[in-house]
Amino acid sequence: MNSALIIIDMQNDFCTGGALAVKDGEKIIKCINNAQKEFETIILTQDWHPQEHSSFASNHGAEPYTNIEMEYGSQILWPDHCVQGSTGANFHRDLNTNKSDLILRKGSNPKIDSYSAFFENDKNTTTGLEGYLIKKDIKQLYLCGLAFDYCVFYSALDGVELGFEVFVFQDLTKAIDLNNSKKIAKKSMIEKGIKLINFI
Ligand code: VGL
Ligand code: ZN
Repeated sequence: MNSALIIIDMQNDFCTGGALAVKDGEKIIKCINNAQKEFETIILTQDWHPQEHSSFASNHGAEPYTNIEMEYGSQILWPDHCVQGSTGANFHRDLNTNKSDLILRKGSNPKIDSYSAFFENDKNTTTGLEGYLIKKDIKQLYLCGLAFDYCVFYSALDGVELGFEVFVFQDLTKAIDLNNSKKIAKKSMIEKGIKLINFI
């Protein structure tokens, strides 16, 4: 009753053949669809960038996966991905999107990246999700989707910080694992009291 399933960025570009493919990204979809049967409130997030987005290496004449300093801190430059309206930005065709109550798009501001479902990377600009959850009296969040060490990780951190009890279905996520980011994310989540559990 007081819990929500938040499915992060289950989009073509993060699956095999996509612009920022997470290894075996699509393999979790069947189980995510099963998990949806257990929840009354289901939220989908969708990474949704304009072509001129500042997180794209192509907009800096730089190589993907290098770092730059932005006004809000360090930012990894990614290959162009999840461009608004593109096939890559669509949800993977196997994902059941019929049961979702809310589809939250993030990353539309060209100047600020947005990993978390709650705040943009400046840690200040809100997506409105906190208010939505509070109005629905949601206390527990169950997170899954892509990628474990980026958008799932930052959403989980903001979730606990905002006072929600946060669970991550580890077996319903996959990691990008750039510079040990998977291990770092896992350690950090445990330290913050985020509960890493398995769905199966
Ligand atoms: C993501 C990198 C860039 C994610 C989104 O969904 O984890 N990662 N944009
Ligand atoms: Zn992105």
